[in-house]
Order: sequence, then structure tokens, then C-alpha cells
Amino acid sequence: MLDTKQNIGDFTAPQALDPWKGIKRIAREEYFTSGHRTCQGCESAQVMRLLAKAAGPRTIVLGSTGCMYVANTSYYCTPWALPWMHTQLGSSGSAAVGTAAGLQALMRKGKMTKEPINVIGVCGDGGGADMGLSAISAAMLHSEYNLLIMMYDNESYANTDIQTSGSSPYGSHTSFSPPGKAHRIMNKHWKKNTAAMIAAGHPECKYVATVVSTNPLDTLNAVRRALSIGGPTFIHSLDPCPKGWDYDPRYSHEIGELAVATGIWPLYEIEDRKIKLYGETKRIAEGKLKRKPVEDYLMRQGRFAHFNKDDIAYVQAKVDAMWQSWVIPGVLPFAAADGAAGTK
Ligand SMILES: Cc1ncc(C[n+]2csc(CCOP(=O)(O)OP(=O)(O)O)c2C)c(N)n1
Ligand code: SF4
Ligand SMILES: [Mg+2]
Repeated sequence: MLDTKQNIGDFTAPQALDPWKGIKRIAREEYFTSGHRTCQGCESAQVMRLLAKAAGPRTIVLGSTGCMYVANTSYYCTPWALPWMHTQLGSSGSAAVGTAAGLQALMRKGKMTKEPINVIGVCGDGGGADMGLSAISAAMLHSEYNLLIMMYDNESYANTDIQTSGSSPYGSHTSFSPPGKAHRIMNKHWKKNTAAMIAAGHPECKYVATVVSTNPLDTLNAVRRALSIGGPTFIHSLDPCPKGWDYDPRYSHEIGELAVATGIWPLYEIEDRKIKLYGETKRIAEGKLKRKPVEDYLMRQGRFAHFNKDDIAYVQAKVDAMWQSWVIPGVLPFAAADGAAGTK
């Protein structure tokens, strides 16, 4: 049962987008079509395609600067068959709130037909997890607006030639972190845990999900759920990027699968403060599937080609800790301190 809040103040009811049960039910219409200039094998482009398909025609997309702006709007061409607007690199959150508020005002004044219109702010990891985090955080406070922030994470500032972002994984070779003789590992930080941070810190946020387009049906249904539930919502997709991750474009799908199978990228949904692991992540957590070694994922990508055995062991140990000592495996990075009040 959806919480539509139809009659509360200015709140406009969200669209009721039922989940597609099985691939035969997926709509055939495409709203992110040909005419873009993303690299071959670009999973972020695939995420845009799934996002637009799941949302359908009564949708407005606000896209912050990055590959999914530049490569999708070059030379007066665009693959978007939906109203789309560019917004500044750090402002997907404010653009989404402003658009949702504007639509409400126009409908309230009778200048537009009252109808549910999906509002989606799209940002990359640089634009979302780093530069636009404060605007997204503010957007997540506004329970009176229906909006989705879709953060596509190719783990770098890709459009400006693969600079390190807060989402770049430990040790990855980027143009800001080239391995050298003096320092083999230049990027020493562990990837920012953005989805869990948004979920834990924003009580008004109704829905948070992590997705990978290797699972297209789950990704489509996460978007449909986010847009149906009402209020501010957030989806974080991990997007293999052949250029930045340095592998042959034909392997994007396999790399996405390995991110989940190794436990590096846990798949989960948090709806109204309840978490549900899904897909292979759920099977791993239930002990029905063994996690693959992280080496299987790392060594498929040129950005980790400089890793030695110790580096691989370090990443494996960190991922093991995510699964073995976090309060929720792969999601909440806390372990109970001995004797801490209220902990086991
Ligand atoms: C305020 C500001 N600083 C820097 C830039 C230059 N710039 C344009 S796109 C981009 C990379 C954005 O990275 P991300 O959000 O991860 O998207 P991606 O390019 O990876 O798709 C940068 C740094 C800009 N447009 N605006
Ligand atoms: S650099 Fe990466 S994210 Fe950007 S268009 Fe190419 S594959 Fe896609
Ligand atoms: Mg990026």
C-alpha cells in the first residue's frame, strides 16, 4: 500500500509505478535513446537508460555536470526523450527541490494541470558524494516533495579525465593518483559509504537503494519504488567505466557482477527505516553463496594493475571486515564497542 499523502497541504501524490515482475513485463518504450557519445561499454549510460525507462514519459530529469551531461548533450544532440535540464556540478539536490517546488506552485495556481510528475536529479560521484553532498542532504529533508536523486558512481571525476573522488577505491590509479616508484599506492582512502550515510542521517528520506545495472530488473524496480513511495529518495548505482577502470568495454557486465560477487558492492534497499539485502548480496549474507576473492575483481582492471600481493590482501581484509564486524554487513560500518551502553 503506497503512502500517497494526497490530501496533505500542497503535497502532490507521486505516480504509482508498480514493480515489473519479470523481464517480460518491462515496458518497451525507451526515453534515453541513441544519439549520445558515451564510451563503448559505459554502464552509466545504461543506468540512464534504465532510469528513464522505469520512470516513463511524465518525468523531468535534472543532470549535473559530468559524463552524463557532456556526452549526452554534445553538438545539439541528445538521447533524452524526456524533458532534461543541465544543472551545476554540485546542485542536483537543489535543482530537484526547486523543480518539485516549482511544479507544485504552478499546479496550485492552476497554471498547470495537476498531475504527478517525476522529478529526478542525476549526479555523478564527484557531483553527488563530494561536491553536491550538502545540496542532496538538504533535499533529503523535504518530505513535502517527491523527488529522486540518482547518483551514478563511476568512481572518479571521469569527464575531466579520471581524477580521484571520495568514491574512488583504495589504491586505484587515477590521473591524480598515478602509482610511482616512491609511492605505489597514492590514493590511500577507503571509498565513501554514501548510500548508508544518506539513509542513516536523513529521517525524512523514504527510500535508499544501491544498484548495479548488471541487474537491470532490480535497478528498474528500485527506480519505480523510489518514485512511487512519496518524499525524497536516493539511489546509488555502481557503474563500471571502461575508460577510467581500464578494461576492454566488452567486460562491463562481468565487472559489475564481480563487484557484487566479491562483496565489494553490497546490494540493499532501505524503505521507511527497514533494510533489505537483495540479490547475490542476500545469498552471501545468508551463507548460501561464498564471496569470491576480491582479487578476481581487482585484477580485471588496469587501475589496479600495480597492486602486489600485500595490496590485494589489504583490500580483502577490509572487505572481510565489512562482512564480519559491521553492524549490518557491508552497510553500517560500526561494531559494538565492549561494554558500550545498549550494544550486545
Ligand atoms: C564547480 C565546478 N568545478 C569543476 C568543474 C569541472 N568538471 C566538469 S565535469 C567534472 C567531473 C564530474 O565528476 P562526476 O560528478 O563524478 O561525474 P562523471 O564525470 O564522473 O560522470 C568536473 C570536475 C565544473 N563543471 N564545475
Ligand atoms: S569515461 Fe566512463 S562514465 Fe564517462 S562516458 Fe566513458 S565509460 Fe562512461
Ligand atoms: Mg564520476
